[in-house]
Parts: sequence; structure tokens; C-alpha cells
Amino acid sequence: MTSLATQAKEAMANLLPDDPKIKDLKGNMVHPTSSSQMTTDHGVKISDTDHWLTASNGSNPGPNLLEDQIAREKITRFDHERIPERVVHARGTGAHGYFRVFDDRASKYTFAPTLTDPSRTTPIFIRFSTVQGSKGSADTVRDVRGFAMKMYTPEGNWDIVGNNMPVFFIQDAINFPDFVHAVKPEPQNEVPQGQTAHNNFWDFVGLRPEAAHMVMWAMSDRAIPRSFRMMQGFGVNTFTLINAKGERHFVKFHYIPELGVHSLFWDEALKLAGQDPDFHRKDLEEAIKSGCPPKWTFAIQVIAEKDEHNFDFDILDATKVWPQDLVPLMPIGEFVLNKCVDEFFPETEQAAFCTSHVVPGIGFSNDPLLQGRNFSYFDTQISRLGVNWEQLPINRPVCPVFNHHRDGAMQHKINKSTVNYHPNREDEVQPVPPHEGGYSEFMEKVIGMKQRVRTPKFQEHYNQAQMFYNSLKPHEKQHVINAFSFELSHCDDERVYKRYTDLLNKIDFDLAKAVAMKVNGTIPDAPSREKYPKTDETLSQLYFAPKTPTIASRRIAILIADGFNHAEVSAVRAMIAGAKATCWIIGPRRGKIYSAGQTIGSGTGLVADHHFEDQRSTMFDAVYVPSGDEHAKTLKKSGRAIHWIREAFAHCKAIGAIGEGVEVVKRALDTVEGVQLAGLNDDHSVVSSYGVVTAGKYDVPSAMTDIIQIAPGPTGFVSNFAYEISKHRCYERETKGLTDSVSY
Ligand code: HDE
Repeated sequence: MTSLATQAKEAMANLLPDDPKIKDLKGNMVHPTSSSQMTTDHGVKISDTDHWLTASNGSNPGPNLLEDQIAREKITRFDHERIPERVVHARGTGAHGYFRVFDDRASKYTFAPTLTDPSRTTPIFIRFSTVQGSKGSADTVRDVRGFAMKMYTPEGNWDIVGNNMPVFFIQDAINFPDFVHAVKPEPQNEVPQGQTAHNNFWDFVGLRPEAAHMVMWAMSDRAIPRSFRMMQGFGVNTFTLINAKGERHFVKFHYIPELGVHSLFWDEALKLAGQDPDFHRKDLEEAIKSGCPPKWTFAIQVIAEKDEHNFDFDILDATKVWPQDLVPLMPIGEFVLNKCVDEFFPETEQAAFCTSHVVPGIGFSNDPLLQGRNFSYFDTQISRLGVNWEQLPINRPVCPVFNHHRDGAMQHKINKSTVNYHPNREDEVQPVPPHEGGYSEFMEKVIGMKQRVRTPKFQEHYNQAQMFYNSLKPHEKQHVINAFSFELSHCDDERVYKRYTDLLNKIDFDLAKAVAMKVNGTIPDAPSREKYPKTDETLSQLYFAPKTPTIASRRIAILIADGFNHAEVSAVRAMIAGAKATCWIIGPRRGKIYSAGQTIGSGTGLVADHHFEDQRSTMFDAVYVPSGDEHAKTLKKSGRAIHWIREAFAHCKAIGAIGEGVEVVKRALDTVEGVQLAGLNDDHSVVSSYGVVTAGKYDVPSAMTDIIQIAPGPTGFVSNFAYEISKHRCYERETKGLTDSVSY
């Protein structure tokens, strides 16, 4: 087991000191210290930054003087601190990292060295985001998450501007403004924030059935991720790869998180939106800084040009996945995020992505959504950041950039040259032939009639929506029903929610019935079309559970009060930390909590990181209640402590308890039937029941035999507890109805 310090060191070592992007950014860094002197922007030292120059007699205030350049500069700079927020994906957070491929297996498809040269480490920057809410909205809302990656390659920047869901709401980019207007807060009152639960969204998607598949993803657990680090990523659109022989393949990009794909409960997401609106951005920072840098496998799906039309859907339709039994996933590399930004605004807020930014060996397809996106992103950066946005430190490439573009607001470059056009008598800045690395478009034969059209294969909208639902596990299906029921109940226009329940019957009869009954929609008597039977196991997020169970970076709360068993807590904590999870002591107050045998107010105690009120169970992955007579008596009497355990139980989280701690859990779960708990005895054997792991005692001999192995059936308390945590949630509690009987 490696220590946290070693892991942190390893993480730092992976952040190569010669990372060209970090090196590049260093040129723009300033390092304020206590000996830095305050100046104006024009460099004059400031002697007083606290008093506006006034015409005062010293006893009474006088009028402020406009001649005070220092005050005017301070206020004017402040007045202009904001730039327009992104029209969508306004709320986000980012981190630096690197990408590399395992070997040259992708050279069959592309000559891009970034995808084929295993000796290359490419610096990357990723920005995660929500779509609907404004910059100040909450992290945990039900929404699609943006997953935008910028690779700083020696051939130029390559941006893959993806999401955490593999499909999209619309097929043609021209519908995007309508879609975004409908999903955003309504025009008459700017309500709601960070939610799709309103009339206009459901009106639009009810009238555009092509959205049916994506709506299913948005109503699934994918829309409430536990962490950015536990999300799958998808390029969504169809791109192309071109190999050295000049052959072209269609490609989709996929990212699979090392930690598995996991979600919050909806109740948890709702509460977190108020309790900790920055939950996801803090989670990313905590993981990177504590030595658990998130990692994803990078995979591709590839279709040869000749096979383009061999599918019953159009492979260029962004509302369709390429089922993996037809087009297998090929892992070719991995990427890691191992450095947080130093300052949010210049690095994350000013980061700007363009789907049109690809490098030689990679090209576009005629995916009509992608074609429109290729126009939109460059355009939006001009209004958000100005025409020279690619000179900003976070956006500029690490390779040389020369051309004859000039001037524009915020031009930073000074070209020492007498010519700024091509061709010129100096032969300066020449185009580069393809064989020397110049980008050359794939020669594609295009024959067509100018027309506004949606081609025939783009007309079928329900098969894959049903395939997605067919492929979910029972608890995942129930969550989809719950989500539709929540959202449609927020729509008060009968035309809207009735139409959508009608549409649901085209996706799945049982789903439609369950939702319609809940929201007063149209309850169907029979399916409105023949069932599409296909399933794809990779559509359920449970498919991506890590092969080796892990609790790395999981947050474990230890609930204590005065009189707890210190030796036991220390042993359990050390073992959990050894498995790379973090432990947080939660007590009735922040500060020292005294263990059994110590006098309250003296003694070393154990410092509680938080108290029961300032952190809630929603912010943790598991709860452990140690033994200790007095401590257990206090917890049993505390409504908040009892609520902690009930809430964790209802959110299906692992709960561990020992000795008198088991009594606390018993009290919290007094309305629940069927959970087996260890008795109050001197026995260290472990009872594991519905993710609740208990033992009579845990001491040095117990710890000696509890060699932590995160697997089913080991004997020790910590091993069992860790295994339950590694499963993320015990959904059986929910499917068997146990969670229905606790109030939380
Ligand atoms: Fe975007 N999208 N989008 N989008 N998108 C933007 O660009 C747009 C679409 C996505 O972290 C904007 O810089 C059109 C699909 C992400 O900075 C804008 C269409 C997917 C981000 C824009 C789409 C995305 C954006 C707003 C339909 C998943 C955040 C600010 C054709 C594959 C990037 C900006 C970041 C941002 C346009 C559809 C993902 C306006 C026209 C499909 C992750 O240019």
C-alpha cells in the first residue's frame, strides 16, 4: 500500500517538468510576494489605495476628484472584469494533464502522430461544464456535462469538444438556437435556473421527436454524475481519420474513466445544489491535490468508408450511437489530469474550444451537426474574447504560429517584417506542402442538389431510445421513471406534459404507463408501436465498474462524539487512507473531540474536521460510526446525527459501525426491516447486509487479520466495508423497497 505522500509524489512526477504547455504558460506568470510593491497599471508606485482623493478640509468629507487616476483606474478595471459568459456551458471548471497512446495500433487509420506515436506525451487542458445554467449556477443539477479537451500537439491544437453522453438533442445545427432558447430559463421571467424541468424545454422536445434518444440519457443517472472524474466522455459527432495511404475511416471518440461511471441520487443532487453548489469543482481539485489524478482510457470506434451505408441508421446522425456489437470499441491510449489551474479566469474562463480545430490525419464528416458546429465555435469566441483569442496564454499552440493575419483588438504580437501578405518578395511565411506537414483536405467526391432536407435515414427516432431503456438495470430504469415524473410534474401546461407522455409510449410502453400515472398524462392501453428488442450492455453505466475494485479518492465520514474509541478509529482510518480514500472526522463541534478515558477539555483528543450541521452525508461516499459508550449515547440522542445515517442509508451508501456504534445505526434504521446487524458483543466477526457492515469489536488482533483486500467475502471489517464502498452504492436497498421506509 503506498502512502498518500508517495502517491502525490508520483502524480507530480507524471507532470513532466518539460511539459511544453506548462512551460509556455510560465512566461505569463507573475508571483506576487510580501515584498512586491503596489503599482498602477502604468507602473507608478501607489502610496494609498484606500482613500479616494477628495477636496476635504480634513474634518468633513468633500467631493471626490476626477483627477484621481489611481481611484479611477481601480474602479474602471473592476467595472470591466467580466467577459460575456458562454451562451451555453457557462458553468465549468478545468485542469491540465497529458495524453498518450499505448502503441501505434491506430496507424492503420491515421497518420496523426498524437494518435500513433507512443513516445509522445501531449499536454492537454480539459474543461468540464453544465449546459443550461449560468456561470453561478450549481454543479449538481440534472444536465448534460460538457467534456471539452484541448490537445497542444506539435502539429497545432486539436480540440475535441465533447459531452458525457454519446448523442445529442438535434440532428441539424440550424435547430441549435431554438433548442437552446427552449432549454434556457424562460423569456418572460428568466426561470428556471439550471433545470430542464419547465414547459418550454418539454414543449420543444415533445415537438421534435429526434430528441427522444438524448432525452432518455438526460433523464438517466448520467445527468447527475457523482464526479467529473467518474464520467464517460464522447466526441459525439462523427469525425474522420486519414492514414498514410490516403484511406479514410469514420471515427467516434470515447473516454472511459478508470474509477468507473457513477452517479448521485436525485435527492442528493437536489440537496447538494444548496448545501455545496461547488461540489464537482471541489471534488476535482481535491482528487488532483491529494494524489489521485483522474485517468481515462481513450478509445475509438471506426467504420471504413465503404461500410458507411451498411447500418439501419445513418452513421452521421448525432442522435444515434454506433452499437458496440456492430462497431467495437478500440482502446488506443489514455489521459490524465494532474494539475489544477493557478488562476481560474485566465486559464479556465478564457479557454476557448473549436470543433473545427483538427490536425493533419484527422478530418470532418458530413454530420450536419458537426458542420454547423464548425462554423459556430470560432464565431462565438470572437464575441466572447475578441478576434485575437488564440493568442491568449491558455489557447495559444505550443508550436510556432505564423501567418499574415494582423491587427484586431488586443493584438499581442509584434511582427518584425516589412510584408504582411502572400505572396511577397521576401518569400516570408510560405504555405507548407502536405508532404511536409501542411493540412490537406481529404479529396471527397460531392454531388448534390442544393436543398434544405433531412435525408431518409434521419427520420427514425425511437429505436435507439428504446434500446437505451432496454439496456438499463432495474434501478436505473426506476431512476428514469422518477426523473420524467419529476420533470413533467414541473410543467403546468397540460398540452406539454400530455404530449410528452404520448411520445413516451413510442419509446417504451411500461415507461409511458408509469410516468403518465404519476404526472396525470395520457395513460396508454397498448404500445403505440412494435417493441424494438435490441439491447447493448455498454449503455448501462454499471458496465464500466473498475475491473479491480477501488476506493481511491472516496470520501468517508467518521461520526464521533466525546467518548469514542480512539484506538479503533486510528486503526480504521489508517487502513482506509492506505487504500487512497480520504477520511473526515465529523463531530458535534469542530475542534477537539475527546476519546473514552480522556477528560473533556484536556487530553489530546481528535480534531473534528467539521460538525454535523456544516457538512452533510450528501458530501460523502460512506459513513462509519465507531464504538464508544458515551459517544454512542450522545449520537443516539442527536437528531442530526441520526439523520446523517438515515440519509446515507436512503442514498444507498455504505455504512460501517462497530460495537456501541452499531446501536446508533440500529436506532437510525429502526423503521427498516431486513438489515442484519452485529450484536453488542466481543466478537470481531463481520456482518455485511445491504451495504451495512458491522462488527462487535475491532482491535489490534482484528486489524492484524484484516489485510485490506477490496473483494467480496474477506473476513475483516475494513475489507468488507471497503468492498461495499467500492461498489459505489447498494442499489438492492432501493429495488427491495428498504429505502422507502426511512424518512430523510
Ligand atoms: Fe456546443 N457550443 N454547440 N455542443 N459545446 C458551445 O461555444 C454549438 C454541441 C459543447 O468548455 C459554444 O465556446 C452548436 C454538441 C461543449 O468552453 C457554442 C451546436 C456538443 C461546450 C456552441 C452545439 C457540444 C460547448 C458556447 C449544434 C457535444 C463548452 C461557448 C450544432 C458533442 C466548451 C463556446 C467549453 C460550447 C455551439 C452542439 C458540446 C455557442 C451550434 C453536439 C462541451 O459555440
